[in-house]
Amino acid sequence: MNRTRHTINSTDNHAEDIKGGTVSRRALLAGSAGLALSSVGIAHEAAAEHPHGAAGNTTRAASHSNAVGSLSQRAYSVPTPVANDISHDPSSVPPPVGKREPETIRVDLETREVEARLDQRATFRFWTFNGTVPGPMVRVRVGDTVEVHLKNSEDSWMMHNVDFHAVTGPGGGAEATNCAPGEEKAFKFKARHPGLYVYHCAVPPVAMHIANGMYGMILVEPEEGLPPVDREFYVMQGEIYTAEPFGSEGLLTEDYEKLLNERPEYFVLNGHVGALTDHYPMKAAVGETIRIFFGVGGPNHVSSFHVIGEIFDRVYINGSVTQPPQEEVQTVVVPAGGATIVEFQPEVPGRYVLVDHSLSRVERGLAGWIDVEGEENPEVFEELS
Ligand SMILES: [Cu+2]
Repeated sequence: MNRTRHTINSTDNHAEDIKGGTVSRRALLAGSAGLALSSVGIAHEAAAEHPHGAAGNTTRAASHSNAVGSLSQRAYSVPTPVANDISHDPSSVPPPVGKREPETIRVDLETREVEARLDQRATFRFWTFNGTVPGPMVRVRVGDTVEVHLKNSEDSWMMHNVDFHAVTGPGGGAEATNCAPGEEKAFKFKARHPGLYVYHCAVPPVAMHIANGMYGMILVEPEEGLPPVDREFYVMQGEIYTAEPFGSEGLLTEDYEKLLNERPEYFVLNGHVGALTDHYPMKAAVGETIRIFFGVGGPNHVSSFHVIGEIFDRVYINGSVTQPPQEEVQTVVVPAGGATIVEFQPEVPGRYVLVDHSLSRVERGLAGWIDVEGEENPEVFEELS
């Protein structure tokens, strides 16, 4: 039997200190650090206005750290703090499988709990697969046998496991991989159904393990693969439930009550506020075909996924690759624990912004940038004075 050591490596968690860059309040208000939307909000006293914020906390209020106007005014740029960073680089996508027979693919996951950057002033104790949020993207073909090895780091405080939605079997592998700190377990499954699938930790309370960052995706390619494109990106949406109000500073703590009430303080792409703007803005050129593998870790909120300034040429609804993609789509609904694949071709240069069109979430941190370079095309778009 062919046995490929396709090892999903332990993505490092960018442990180097990232020096705090300062962006002046004036620059932010002028919109030079981001895309100006129509929002006209001025100083955003999130702490004062917050309807369910915890009072009397040692953490200082948002007004001191985020008083730079409506966040969507700059959708969404924050100076970088000095802290570990768990965000997954969206351009770090495994290459297409290509033409080959089914094989056995080994996937190594290590669950790690790390305090890392949440916002420009705050950190959070994330729970991760391989030190990133989302965890590594796994890419196999239909008919492959996937051997999943899960190790829970010695340093963990919690039990963890993994449930792959691409699995047919008890708990999607969760029961087979329940690991106390320091333990290692494994299972294998046959990837019988092509599509883009979420995986996540499923140790109770499952919602807490997911909210803290334990989700990722696996692409099971159809036999003939997906059509080739110029660029592929890997993006996942999540929610973070902190006791302290959005924009607080210091090490923030998780809040179980808010989790049960489905009232997150933060909405994020790839783990933390600013991950896909300041840290890993996506880059492309005019005329290239871009494909985004987009999933919702959640745990609770559905995404109305949209790219400002673009129309999706093709959408593989619900991540299904055995149906023809839908064409010419503005916004696609992605359920919690669900996924989609979108493709589009920018025709003019500029900054295109990934959002959940439930746009209040931009004010809570959710945005991503695709910066497109190339020739202007006045026939397609031209600003008139
Ligand atoms: Cu877990």
